[in-house]
Amino acid sequence: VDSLSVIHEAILAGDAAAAEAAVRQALAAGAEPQGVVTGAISPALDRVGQLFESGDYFLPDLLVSARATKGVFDVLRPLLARGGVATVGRVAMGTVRGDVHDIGKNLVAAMLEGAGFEVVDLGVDVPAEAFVRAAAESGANVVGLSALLTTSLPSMKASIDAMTAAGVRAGVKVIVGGAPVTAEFAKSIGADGYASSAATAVDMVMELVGAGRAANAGKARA
Ligand code: B12
Repeated sequence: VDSLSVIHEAILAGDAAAAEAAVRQALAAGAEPQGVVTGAISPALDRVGQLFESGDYFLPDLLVSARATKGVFDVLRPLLARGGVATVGRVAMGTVRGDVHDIGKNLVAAMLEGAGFEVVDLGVDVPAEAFVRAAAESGANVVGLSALLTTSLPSMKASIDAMTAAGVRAGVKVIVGGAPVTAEFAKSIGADGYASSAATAVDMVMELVGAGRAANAGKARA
Protein backbone atom coordinates (compact mmCIF):
# COMPACT_ATOMS: atom_id res chain seq x y z
CA VAL A 1 0.00 0.00 0.00
CA ASP A 2 1.13 3.55 -0.68
CA SER A 3 0.88 4.78 2.92
CA LEU A 4 3.38 2.09 3.95
CA SER A 5 6.03 3.48 1.64
CA VAL A 6 5.36 6.96 3.05
CA ILE A 7 6.04 5.58 6.55
CA HIS A 8 9.13 3.78 5.25
CA GLU A 9 10.53 6.97 3.70
CA ALA A 10 9.72 9.08 6.77
CA ILE A 11 11.66 6.69 9.04
CA LEU A 12 14.58 6.64 6.60
CA ALA A 13 14.54 10.43 6.56
CA GLY A 14 14.23 10.54 10.35
CA ASP A 15 11.14 12.73 10.06
CA ALA A 16 9.26 11.87 13.26
CA ALA A 17 6.25 14.12 12.57
CA ALA A 18 5.80 12.79 9.04
CA ALA A 19 6.21 9.19 10.21
CA GLU A 20 3.60 9.59 12.92
CA ALA A 21 1.18 11.39 10.59
CA ALA A 22 1.59 8.66 7.96
CA VAL A 23 0.94 5.95 10.52
CA ARG A 24 -2.22 7.64 11.78
CA GLN A 25 -3.35 8.03 8.18
CA ALA A 26 -2.63 4.38 7.39
CA LEU A 27 -4.55 3.25 10.47
CA ALA A 28 -7.48 5.54 9.62
CA ALA A 29 -7.52 3.97 6.15
CA GLY A 30 -7.85 0.55 7.76
CA ALA A 31 -4.26 -0.72 7.85
CA GLU A 32 -3.52 -3.39 10.46
CA PRO A 33 -1.02 -2.26 13.14
CA GLN A 34 0.93 -5.50 12.66
CA GLY A 35 1.03 -4.87 8.91
CA VAL A 36 2.51 -1.43 9.51
CA VAL A 37 5.31 -3.06 11.51
CA THR A 38 6.12 -5.84 9.04
CA GLY A 39 5.38 -3.83 5.91
CA ALA A 40 7.03 -0.53 6.73
CA ILE A 41 8.92 -0.28 10.01
CA SER A 42 10.98 -3.48 9.88
CA PRO A 43 12.15 -2.97 6.29
CA ALA A 44 12.93 0.70 7.02
CA LEU A 45 15.04 -0.25 10.05
CA ASP A 46 16.83 -2.92 8.05
CA ARG A 47 17.60 -0.29 5.42
CA VAL A 48 18.83 2.21 8.02
CA GLY A 49 21.18 -0.46 9.37
CA GLN A 50 22.51 -1.21 5.90
CA LEU A 51 23.07 2.46 5.12
CA PHE A 52 24.93 2.89 8.41
CA GLU A 53 27.13 -0.13 7.76
CA SER A 54 27.91 1.03 4.23
CA GLY A 55 28.94 4.46 5.50
CA ASP A 56 26.10 6.30 3.76
CA TYR A 57 24.41 7.12 7.06
CA PHE A 58 26.12 8.68 10.05
CA LEU A 59 25.34 8.83 13.75
CA PRO A 60 22.85 11.75 13.51
CA ASP A 61 20.93 9.88 10.78
CA LEU A 62 20.77 6.84 13.02
CA LEU A 63 19.57 8.87 15.98
CA VAL A 64 16.76 10.64 14.12
CA SER A 65 15.57 7.40 12.52
CA ALA A 66 15.57 5.72 15.92
CA ARG A 67 13.58 8.63 17.35
CA ALA A 68 11.05 8.52 14.50
CA THR A 69 10.62 4.79 15.09
CA LYS A 70 10.05 5.37 18.78
CA GLY A 71 7.29 7.90 18.01
CA VAL A 72 5.60 5.49 15.62
CA PHE A 73 5.70 2.72 18.20
CA ASP A 74 4.12 4.98 20.79
CA VAL A 75 1.12 5.21 18.46
CA LEU A 76 1.10 1.51 17.59
CA ARG A 77 1.89 -0.08 20.95
CA PRO A 78 -1.60 0.09 22.51
CA LEU A 79 -3.13 -1.16 19.26
CA LEU A 80 -0.66 -4.02 18.97
CA ALA A 81 -1.46 -5.04 22.53
CA ARG A 82 -5.21 -4.92 21.98
CA GLY A 83 -5.51 -5.93 18.36
CA GLY A 84 -5.33 -9.67 18.72
CA VAL A 85 -1.60 -9.99 18.28
CA ALA A 86 -1.15 -12.62 20.95
CA THR A 87 1.66 -11.87 23.37
CA VAL A 88 4.21 -14.51 22.56
CA GLY A 89 6.38 -13.73 25.55
CA ARG A 90 7.92 -11.03 27.69
CA VAL A 91 11.49 -9.85 27.18
CA ALA A 92 13.38 -7.64 29.65
CA MET A 93 16.18 -5.80 27.84
CA GLY A 94 18.98 -3.57 29.04
CA THR A 95 22.44 -2.27 28.24
CA VAL A 96 24.93 -3.56 30.80
CA ARG A 97 26.70 -1.51 33.48
CA GLY A 98 29.28 0.97 32.21
CA ASP A 99 27.68 1.24 28.79
CA VAL A 100 25.18 3.83 27.56
CA HIS A 101 24.79 2.74 23.91
CA ASP A 102 21.13 1.95 23.33
CA ILE A 103 20.29 2.42 19.64
CA GLY A 104 20.86 -1.25 18.82
CA LYS A 105 19.04 -2.42 21.94
CA ASN A 106 16.09 -0.21 21.07
CA LEU A 107 15.97 -1.53 17.51
CA VAL A 108 15.95 -5.10 18.80
CA ALA A 109 13.23 -4.16 21.31
CA ALA A 110 11.15 -2.49 18.57
CA MET A 111 11.44 -5.54 16.30
CA LEU A 112 10.46 -7.85 19.18
CA GLU A 113 7.42 -5.69 19.94
CA GLY A 114 6.52 -5.83 16.28
CA ALA A 115 6.69 -9.61 16.44
CA GLY A 116 4.23 -9.64 19.35
CA PHE A 117 6.54 -9.67 22.37
CA GLU A 118 6.03 -7.48 25.38
CA VAL A 119 9.28 -5.65 26.10
CA VAL A 120 10.34 -4.33 29.49
CA ASP A 121 13.04 -1.72 28.87
CA LEU A 122 15.57 -1.70 31.70
CA GLY A 123 17.46 1.22 30.18
CA VAL A 124 21.22 1.72 29.99
CA ASP A 125 24.12 1.32 32.43
CA VAL A 126 22.08 -1.42 34.10
CA PRO A 127 23.69 -2.99 37.19
CA ALA A 128 23.79 -6.78 37.54
CA GLU A 129 21.29 -6.63 40.42
CA ALA A 130 18.70 -5.02 38.12
CA PHE A 131 18.97 -7.92 35.69
CA VAL A 132 18.56 -10.29 38.63
CA ARG A 133 15.43 -8.41 39.74
CA ALA A 134 14.06 -8.44 36.18
CA ALA A 135 14.59 -12.19 35.92
CA ALA A 136 12.96 -12.76 39.29
CA GLU A 137 10.11 -10.26 39.30
CA SER A 138 9.21 -8.89 35.86
CA GLY A 139 7.59 -12.04 34.59
CA ALA A 140 10.00 -12.04 31.66
CA ASN A 141 10.78 -15.38 30.07
CA VAL A 142 13.72 -13.85 28.20
CA VAL A 143 16.36 -11.42 29.50
CA GLY A 144 18.38 -9.52 26.89
CA LEU A 145 21.76 -7.92 27.53
CA SER A 146 23.38 -5.43 25.17
CA ALA A 147 26.98 -4.16 25.14
CA LEU A 148 28.79 -1.96 22.63
CA LEU A 149 32.09 -1.46 24.44
CA THR A 150 34.72 -4.18 24.76
CA THR A 151 35.27 -2.78 28.25
CA SER A 152 31.68 -3.57 29.22
CA LEU A 153 31.83 -7.24 28.17
CA PRO A 154 32.89 -8.19 31.73
CA SER A 155 29.67 -6.55 32.98
CA MET A 156 27.75 -8.86 30.69
CA LYS A 157 29.40 -11.89 32.25
CA ALA A 158 28.94 -10.45 35.76
CA SER A 159 25.22 -9.95 35.11
CA ILE A 160 24.74 -13.58 34.09
CA ASP A 161 26.88 -14.78 37.01
CA ALA A 162 24.73 -12.70 39.38
CA MET A 163 21.56 -14.30 37.99
CA THR A 164 23.08 -17.73 38.55
CA ALA A 165 24.21 -16.85 42.07
CA ALA A 166 20.74 -15.54 42.93
CA GLY A 167 19.15 -18.74 41.67
CA VAL A 168 17.06 -17.05 38.98
CA ARG A 169 19.14 -17.96 35.93
CA ALA A 170 17.40 -21.28 35.21
CA GLY A 171 13.97 -19.64 35.05
CA VAL A 172 14.76 -17.46 32.02
CA LYS A 173 16.48 -17.59 28.65
CA VAL A 174 19.36 -15.13 28.42
CA ILE A 175 20.22 -13.53 25.10
CA VAL A 176 23.16 -11.24 24.37
CA GLY A 177 24.21 -8.94 21.56
CA GLY A 178 26.03 -5.81 20.51
CA ALA A 179 28.94 -5.16 18.16
CA PRO A 180 31.80 -6.63 20.28
CA VAL A 181 29.79 -9.73 21.24
CA THR A 182 30.48 -12.93 19.33
CA ALA A 183 28.79 -16.33 19.35
CA GLU A 184 31.88 -17.76 21.07
CA PHE A 185 31.82 -15.10 23.78
CA ALA A 186 28.11 -15.64 24.29
CA LYS A 187 28.70 -19.34 24.77
CA SER A 188 31.66 -18.79 27.09
CA ILE A 189 29.56 -16.71 29.52
CA GLY A 190 26.67 -19.17 29.46
CA ALA A 191 24.12 -17.22 27.40
CA ASP A 192 21.32 -19.16 25.71
CA GLY A 193 21.37 -17.11 22.54
CA TYR A 194 23.26 -14.57 20.51
CA ALA A 195 22.26 -12.59 17.42
CA SER A 196 24.18 -10.07 15.37
CA SER A 197 21.17 -8.12 14.06
CA ALA A 198 17.68 -7.10 15.12
CA ALA A 199 16.06 -9.30 12.49
CA THR A 200 17.98 -12.44 13.45
CA ALA A 201 17.39 -11.60 17.12
CA VAL A 202 13.63 -11.98 16.59
CA ASP A 203 14.05 -15.40 14.93
CA MET A 204 16.37 -16.49 17.71
CA VAL A 205 13.99 -15.41 20.49
CA MET A 206 11.07 -17.07 18.69
CA GLU A 207 13.05 -20.28 18.64
CA LEU A 208 14.00 -19.98 22.30
CA VAL A 209 10.38 -19.54 23.44
CA GLY A 210 8.86 -22.19 21.16
CA ALA A 211 9.61 -23.63 17.75
CA GLY A 212 5.99 -23.70 16.56
CA ARG A 213 5.75 -19.98 16.93
CA ALA A 214 8.93 -19.44 14.94
CA ALA A 215 7.28 -21.07 11.94
CA ASN A 216 4.23 -18.80 12.22
CA ALA A 217 6.33 -15.69 12.63
CA GLY A 218 8.34 -16.63 9.56
CA LYS A 219 5.14 -16.75 7.57
CA ALA A 220 3.94 -13.44 8.96
CA ARG A 221 7.12 -11.69 7.96
CA ALA A 222 7.41 -13.22 4.48
C1 B12 B 1 26.20 5.83 18.53
C2 B12 B 1 27.51 5.65 19.25
C3 B12 B 1 27.70 6.33 20.46
C4 B12 B 1 26.64 7.22 21.08
C5 B12 B 1 25.57 6.34 21.75
C6 B12 B 1 24.19 6.95 21.63
C7 B12 B 1 23.13 5.96 22.02
N1 B12 B 1 22.05 6.50 22.55
O1 B12 B 1 23.27 4.76 21.85
C8 B12 B 1 27.49 8.04 22.10
C9 B12 B 1 27.92 9.32 21.43
C10 B12 B 1 26.79 8.39 23.42
C11 B12 B 1 28.69 7.14 22.30
C12 B12 B 1 29.51 7.21 23.41
C13 B12 B 1 30.69 6.48 23.55
N2 B12 B 1 31.22 5.62 22.64
CO1 B12 B 1 30.28 5.07 21.11
N3 B12 B 1 29.65 4.57 19.34
C14 B12 B 1 28.53 4.81 18.72
C15 B12 B 1 28.58 4.19 17.31
C16 B12 B 1 28.93 5.31 16.32
C17 B12 B 1 27.34 3.52 16.79
C18 B12 B 1 26.74 2.44 17.69
C19 B12 B 1 25.37 2.10 17.14
O2 B12 B 1 24.37 2.66 17.58
N4 B12 B 1 25.34 1.27 16.11
C20 B12 B 1 24.12 0.96 15.36
C21 B12 B 1 23.33 -0.13 16.06
C22 B12 B 1 22.03 -0.40 15.30
O3 B12 B 1 24.10 -1.28 16.01
P1 B12 B 1 24.43 -2.15 17.32
O4 B12 B 1 24.41 -1.30 18.49
O5 B12 B 1 25.62 -2.98 17.03
O6 B12 B 1 23.16 -3.09 17.46
C23 B12 B 1 22.83 -4.10 16.55
C24 B12 B 1 23.47 -5.45 16.90
O7 B12 B 1 24.69 -5.36 17.56
C25 B12 B 1 22.41 -6.16 17.67
N5 B12 B 1 22.30 -5.95 19.12
C26 B12 B 1 22.60 -4.90 19.88
N6 B12 B 1 22.28 -5.11 21.14
C27 B12 B 1 21.75 -6.33 21.22
C28 B12 B 1 21.24 -7.05 22.30
C29 B12 B 1 20.74 -8.33 22.10
C30 B12 B 1 20.20 -9.09 23.25
C31 B12 B 1 20.75 -8.88 20.78
C32 B12 B 1 20.29 -10.24 20.57
C33 B12 B 1 21.26 -8.15 19.71
C34 B12 B 1 21.76 -6.90 19.93
O8 B12 B 1 21.22 -5.73 17.05
C35 B12 B 1 21.35 -4.34 16.73
C36 B12 B 1 20.49 -4.03 15.53
O9 B12 B 1 20.89 -4.75 14.38
C37 B12 B 1 29.76 3.15 17.48
C38 B12 B 1 30.60 2.88 16.24
C39 B12 B 1 30.00 1.87 15.32
N7 B12 B 1 30.21 2.07 14.07
O10 B12 B 1 29.39 0.91 15.76
C40 B12 B 1 30.61 3.80 18.58
C41 B12 B 1 31.41 2.91 19.51
C42 B12 B 1 30.60 1.71 19.95
N8 B12 B 1 31.69 3.81 20.71
C43 B12 B 1 32.84 3.67 21.16
C44 B12 B 1 33.34 4.42 22.28
C45 B12 B 1 34.78 4.17 22.64
C46 B12 B 1 32.52 5.32 22.98
C47 B12 B 1 32.92 6.17 24.19
C48 B12 B 1 33.79 5.48 25.24
C49 B12 B 1 33.57 7.41 23.63
C50 B12 B 1 34.22 8.31 24.67
N9 B12 B 1 35.52 8.31 24.65
O11 B12 B 1 33.52 8.93 25.43
C51 B12 B 1 31.55 6.56 24.77
C52 B12 B 1 31.11 5.52 25.81
C53 B12 B 1 30.01 5.95 26.68
C54 B12 B 1 29.58 4.77 27.50
N10 B12 B 1 29.95 4.69 28.75
O12 B12 B 1 28.89 3.89 26.99
C55 B12 B 1 33.66 2.62 20.43
C56 B12 B 1 33.78 1.30 21.21
C57 B12 B 1 35.18 0.70 21.06
C58 B12 B 1 35.21 -0.61 21.74
N11 B12 B 1 35.39 -1.67 20.96
O13 B12 B 1 35.09 -0.73 22.91
C59 B12 B 1 32.89 2.52 19.07
C60 B12 B 1 32.97 1.15 18.38
C61 B12 B 1 33.49 3.63 18.17
C62 B12 B 1 34.91 3.36 17.78
N12 B12 B 1 35.16 2.87 16.58
O14 B12 B 1 35.83 3.62 18.53
N13 B12 B 1 28.83 6.28 21.25
